[in-house]
Amino acid sequence: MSLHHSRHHKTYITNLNALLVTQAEALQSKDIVKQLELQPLIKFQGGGHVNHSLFWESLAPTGSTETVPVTSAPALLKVIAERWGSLEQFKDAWTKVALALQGSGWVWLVKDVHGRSVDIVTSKDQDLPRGELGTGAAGGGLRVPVLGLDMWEHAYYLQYWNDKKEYVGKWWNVVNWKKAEERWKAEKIDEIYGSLSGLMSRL
Ligand code: MN3
Repeated sequence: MSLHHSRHHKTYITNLNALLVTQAEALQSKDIVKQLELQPLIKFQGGGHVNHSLFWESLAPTGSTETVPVTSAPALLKVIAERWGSLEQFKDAWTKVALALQGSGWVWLVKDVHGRSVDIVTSKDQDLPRGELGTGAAGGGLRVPVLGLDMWEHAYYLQYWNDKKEYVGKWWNVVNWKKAEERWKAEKIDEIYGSLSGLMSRL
């Protein structure tokens, strides 16, 4: 995890900062072609920074009170039980989605911004878990992340080699349910992306 944080995440930040400088120059010089070329690169490096920031925020030390779902996330657990039957069934569903993910990407527990529905979704590479969630009578809205798990090989290969299932299983021991509960209760997107809101507006 420390290598993941200090090397992999740092690289996204370094690359993003360089791209934002280049973007500012392209805006200044009104170089439209350059601006267009930069967009997918900024999306990738910026997404890497945002997704990893969400990831670190939702971890807590093994055995800490934050990792106990019953006491740290009562409201979210109720919603999970309504949607999947129980926490264990939710974890089973999560593991299936995580192990079926092809290539690099992320698994997310998302809610619609109004908190009317929850779902498990994936995003490719460093895409954010954007999109719409929920339709019909209950209504829906923009998807926002509650929990995210990095399924890039760099997240697990050192400690778990090729055993993705063990990585996913052990990850539950360090999930910060208190943070997940906060995100579940958050009514505004800014509350979820937190200190990243300044960066988000620049992107
Ligand atoms: Mn990563």
